Amino acid sequence: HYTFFPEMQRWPEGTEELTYAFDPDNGLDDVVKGVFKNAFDRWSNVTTITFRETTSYASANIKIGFYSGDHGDGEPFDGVLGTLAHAFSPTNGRFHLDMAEDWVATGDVTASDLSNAVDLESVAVHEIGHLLGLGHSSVEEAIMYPTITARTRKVELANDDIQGIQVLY
Ligand code: TQI
Ligand code: ZN
Ligand code: ZN
Repeated sequence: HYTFFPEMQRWPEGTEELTYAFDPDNGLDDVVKGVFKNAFDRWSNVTTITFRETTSYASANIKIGFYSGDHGDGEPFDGVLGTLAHAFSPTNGRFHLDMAEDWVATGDVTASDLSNAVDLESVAVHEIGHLLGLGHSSVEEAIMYPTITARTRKVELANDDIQGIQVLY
């Protein structure tokens, strides 16, 4: 079953659109950016919120960046596997990914030769759930279930995820 953050933190009542931006220092390509767009669309399909990319990093609601090790927020990354990414509760908006992972942005992670390959969209869909206010779920099929296996792709929202997010938005 789905859970929320303590005190059911959410983006304010009446929020129709959230903007997101990529850390300009990362210089991400369009393939990677497209993966985040697809992940956001999965949540906007089942809520009243839409997501829009902005180039204004400073003013974006959601700030996405890849970092390695200690990157200044007290939650250092740990190299290959372990923690892959973290996102904070509404309305913090920080969404960080561990640069040390072998991220696969093409959707064909099961075909990867890299034993540590991690599907970017799978992780993005999960972290966006956190950004919107969902905690972890006890339902194994749910995107918010707190386990992911390397070289697997899991991007479809389960009924449990949809029911949870629709309580909030
Ligand atoms: N990152 C953890 C996660 O997103 C960080 C975390 C732990 C967290 N507890 C939290 C974030 C509570 C917000 C609220 O769960 S992770 C998975 C999953 C991670 C884990 O790198 O371990 C996914 C990232 F669910 F599979 F375990 C993505 Cl999909
Ligand atoms: Zn961080
Ligand atoms: Zn999580």
